[in-house]
Amino acid sequence: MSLTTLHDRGVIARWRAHLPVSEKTPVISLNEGSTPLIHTPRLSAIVGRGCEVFVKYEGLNPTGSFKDRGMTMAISKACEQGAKAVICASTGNTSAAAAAYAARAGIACIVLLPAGKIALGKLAQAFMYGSKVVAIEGNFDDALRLVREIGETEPIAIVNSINPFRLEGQKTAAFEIIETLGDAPDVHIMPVGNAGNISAYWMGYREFHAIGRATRLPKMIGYQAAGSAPIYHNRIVEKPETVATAIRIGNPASWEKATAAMRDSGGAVDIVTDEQILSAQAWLASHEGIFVEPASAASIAGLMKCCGQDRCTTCPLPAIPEGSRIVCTVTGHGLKDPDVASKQIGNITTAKADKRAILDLLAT
Ligand code: AN7
Repeated sequence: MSLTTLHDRGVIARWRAHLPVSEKTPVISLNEGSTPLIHTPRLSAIVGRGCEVFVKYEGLNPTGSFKDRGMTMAISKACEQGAKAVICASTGNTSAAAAAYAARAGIACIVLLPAGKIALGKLAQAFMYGSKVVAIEGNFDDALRLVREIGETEPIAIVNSINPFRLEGQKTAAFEIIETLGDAPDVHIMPVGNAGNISAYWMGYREFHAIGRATRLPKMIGYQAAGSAPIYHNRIVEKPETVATAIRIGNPASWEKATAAMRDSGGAVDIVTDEQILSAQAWLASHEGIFVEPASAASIAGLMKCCGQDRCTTCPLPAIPEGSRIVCTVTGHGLKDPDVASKQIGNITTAKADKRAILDLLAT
């Protein structure tokens, strides 16, 4: 066993031939990617008509979200280009990943976060991984604008998804899905915030289709939170609001790419309310054993909205053909946002440390 191959199971090692890296690129990896694609029988039953639903559980990446796929690329390329420091704006997950991979690379990391709007787990990560945290009196869109301005004059590499290496890394999730299923799914559903990930998946699906590794392309369906839905409304949202702080974004950087992905694939964009998001989050945990953060539950909420009994007329999935394969990406781990999750904690029943007392209690 050599020390270099020990850490050589990540996205770059696995998909090197399909990524813009060379022998000169130092690989900064935490063994990200290769996340499970989980078949979800109860979710499939809601959709019905012989459809099968799978969940790509990106919360099992090293920092707990899909951002690690893009960050291994962004930080490796930054190091190749000699960067000594990186910077990003974030709703929390990008900063957690940037901080971790910068720590691994031994370079500095600065993160600009919207003050008071970062889930507790993500904030803890930024500090634990040793980044310099600056809370901005503004929202994510303000923070990203400042990052762009700082990048123009300072010798600091930007690792937001305006950095094209990020999307290159993130597209590998589509490769993995094709590899696991043996082909692309019919429908792919995901949450949309800054709109980079849906653009990246579409790129990955098209690349594998072009080289014959997939015979079809999925319809790409994106869900935004109702209070933060610029793409759905086709206008910038000045004051985005949602319980799903990860996607509390009013002016997405990859707006046009994402619109093209949804249009060219025959897909659509739709919205889900905070109530639908929270109820899907709790449902997925209690019915499939998969605990995701609120933003990630937007894809599940969308599927339920479009296929459930109280289906609305505007849903983009009205006629999923019989026997379709549907993949939902759930982007981040449930433990990222303990505040939101803890609101689900009910009355805790206490009992004496005594078997009879417990059985009596369970009988009532
Ligand atoms: C869990 O971390 O934008 O549409 O700064 O953390 O590619 O932005 C996070 C986004 C979905 C949306 N789910 O993905 C950030 C950030 C989770 C997320 C999204 C994010 P994009």
